[in-house]
Amino acid sequence: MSNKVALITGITGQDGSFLAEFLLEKGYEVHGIIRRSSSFNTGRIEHLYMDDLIEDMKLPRKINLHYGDMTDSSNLIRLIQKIQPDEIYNLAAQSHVKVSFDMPEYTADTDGIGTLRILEAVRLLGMEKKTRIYQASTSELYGKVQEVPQKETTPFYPRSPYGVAKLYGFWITKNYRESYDMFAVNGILFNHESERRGETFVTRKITLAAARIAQGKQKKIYLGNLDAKRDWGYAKDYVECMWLMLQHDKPEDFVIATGEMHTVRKFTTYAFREAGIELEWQGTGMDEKGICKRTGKVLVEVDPKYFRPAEVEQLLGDPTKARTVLGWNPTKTSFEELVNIMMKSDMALVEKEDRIKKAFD
Ligand code: NDP
Ligand code: GDR
Repeated sequence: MSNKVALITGITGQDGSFLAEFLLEKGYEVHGIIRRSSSFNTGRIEHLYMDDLIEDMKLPRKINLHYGDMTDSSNLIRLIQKIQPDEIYNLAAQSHVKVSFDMPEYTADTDGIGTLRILEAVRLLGMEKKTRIYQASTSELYGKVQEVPQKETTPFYPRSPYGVAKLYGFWITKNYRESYDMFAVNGILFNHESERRGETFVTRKITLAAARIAQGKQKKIYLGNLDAKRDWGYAKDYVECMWLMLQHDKPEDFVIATGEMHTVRKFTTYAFREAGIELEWQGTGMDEKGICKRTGKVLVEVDPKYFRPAEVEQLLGDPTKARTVLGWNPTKTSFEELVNIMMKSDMALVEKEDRIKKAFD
């Protein structure tokens, strides 16, 4: 059992919640930063601080939560001083690529300068030798791809305000490592999904809709670019790699990916199949439709409102370095298993939603 102290920014997000569970199981004292919000934003981590649930899960500890924000330097400095973390996982970000076109300045502040604020806090407090820092970098750095598959040495070409903000985060992390001899590393993670994925990212939007359509609670789903290709892994497998990077004997950057790529169309076909619906595709481009083979009903339509001003058409990662240096297994959960996990969870969730609604009728 570890007696290390970890601080997770973005603990209420998909990755933060899986990472918190992972570290608690290892015996870490886990601290997380949450934002003040007018409605609850702790749904993914409630089970990690409620005493009765902690007992059920047999976790040695519970998480400690602190209010804060990536845009508030003094708050970050105070928290890091108080918590004295051995490891900081900087996962907080405005993480939606399409939204970053609507909120470019906020995205730059949170995702780019926010990273600098963490690094500076550690430096100002003289904790460079004590605290190891993990930076959540992204395959969006590759954007308009210069090489397939993408590896640690592939040149970057971001295609969104989000990608550009994360580019700053990547380089400032590397710069502080080289300038101040800090253990600060970038995980260049390709898309990873789960039953906890935010509902506006394409995979979760599809699995929720497929579950609702299969249960007669939604008529159809509107999507954007069906030809976009992504290297989709399972978030639970990826957080282990974040931890492995901080346990490594030297600070290095790693690509984390499965090495397999699929289209949005294929993900949709598989998800609907899991829900008992066989789709066939007709038409092309904006007129393409996903039709139920059995009933002939149109269940999937393209809506240009989901297109992006600049699109990342395809991403495929090469996880060789993570496999050989860290001993990480990139294909622990296959693409088919990932779709299955998400569909199972959303079928149950949609069923439960209905029961809750009925109870209030
Ligand atoms: P989520 O969007 O699920 O979670 C983002 C987290 O950041 C939430 O806890 C959110 O809080 C918090 N946050 C947002 N803005 C601020 C702010 N200004 N101050 C403090 N906290 C803030 O993202 P994921 O868990 O999917 O991703 C984790 C990280 O990894 C992100 O940095 C993302 O950009 C990066 N990444 C993700 C990939 C993926 O496929 N999932 C791939 C590559 C990189 P709240 O709950 O209050 O909104
Ligand atoms: P991405 O994820 O932009 O890769 O960023 P997202 O799931 O939003 O999009 C993936 C691809 O699907 C296409 N697409 C749609 N996307 C959304 N959200 N909604 C739709 O209706 C839709 N239809 C088609 C998109 O155009 C895109 O090509 C995620 C985030 O988690 C980032 O934080 C992270 O850095 C990267 O993955 C790696």
